[in-house]
Amino acid sequence: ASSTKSSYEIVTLTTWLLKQEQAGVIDNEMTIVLASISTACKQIAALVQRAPISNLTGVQGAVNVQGEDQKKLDVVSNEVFSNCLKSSGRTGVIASEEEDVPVAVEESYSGNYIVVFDPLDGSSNIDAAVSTGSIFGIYAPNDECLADVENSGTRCVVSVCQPGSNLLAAGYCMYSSSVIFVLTLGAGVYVFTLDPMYGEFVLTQEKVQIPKAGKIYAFNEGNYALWDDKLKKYMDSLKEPGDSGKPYSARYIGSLVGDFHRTLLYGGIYGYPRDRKSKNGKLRLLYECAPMSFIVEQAGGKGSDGHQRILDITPTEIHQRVPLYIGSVEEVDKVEKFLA
Ligand code: AHM
Ligand code: MG
Repeated sequence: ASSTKSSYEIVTLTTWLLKQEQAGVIDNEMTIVLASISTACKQIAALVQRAPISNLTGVQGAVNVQGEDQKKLDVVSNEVFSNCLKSSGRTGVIASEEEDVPVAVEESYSGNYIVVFDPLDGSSNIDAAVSTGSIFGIYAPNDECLADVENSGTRCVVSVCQPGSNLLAAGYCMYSSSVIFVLTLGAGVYVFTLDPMYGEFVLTQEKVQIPKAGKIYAFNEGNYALWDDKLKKYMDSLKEPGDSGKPYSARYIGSLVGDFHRTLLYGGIYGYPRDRKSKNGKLRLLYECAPMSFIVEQAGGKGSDGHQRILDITPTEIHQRVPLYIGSVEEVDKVEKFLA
């Protein structure tokens, strides 16, 4: 047989997932959950692209549970994500950035997996058509870590608060010049690109490895004056031209998924530190930092809160915040040294 790959030979996310199932990497329930997430992402991609036309931009007026203005698209994306998961019939509990407590799926439907997600991260970028993304993580239930859950108006207790090291799968979808779906099942990182011609996610990169080092940093340096001295020294060091005569380059979209995806492919570091006003930084452990850290580790990188591995932290609250330093191993090691 010829070893030349035909240009008509494409691997879609669906066929890839079925192959993983056949190989015993995931079970049938997980395949269905992941397929429903990819459907949600396709729907959100279409909503994001058409937002200025369908009048979905702008603040809705509502304020979400964390006191932030809730944009229209946040609300809609949350509904899309939740509905896709619920109708998959394979998700027991979902926890979302936009809901104040995790939601248990009706018993008649209920499956086992616990899905945590941020349906539309970086939504402050939407009005200017700048990149945004959805982030998700999937856990198995664990009776030892329990949290309050809302189930048709009544509260019950389920297992949501697990450390990221328990993640079975994690991924994100980036809504940018291309729509990119990145997934790990705990054995490497796979990248799929939405083919607008077929409406399918097509495998475009496998076993992605993040460069060991990279001279790009992504921090919101507007907060510099609020940082502690150790972090300021680190930041100043990146601007030293050093032996090469070239300092680090700054890149900051203000959209975790976009900033992370660039870091994954080009190397470097993304950071959201704690500061004088935000004692634990801004990003949420459960559905932002842990899934991204799982992905970066699967690509040979590192995710840290500045002192310890993100995946080792057990959340005590659903919306718990944590400082995040994530990217190339050498870059994250460097910031940890400065902060020690
Ligand atoms: P969000 O979940 O409310 O959208 O906030 C998270 C976003 C991240 O995508 C991004 O990295 C960060 O907030 C940017 O924050 P800042 O504007 O403070 O730099
Ligand atoms: Mg978010």
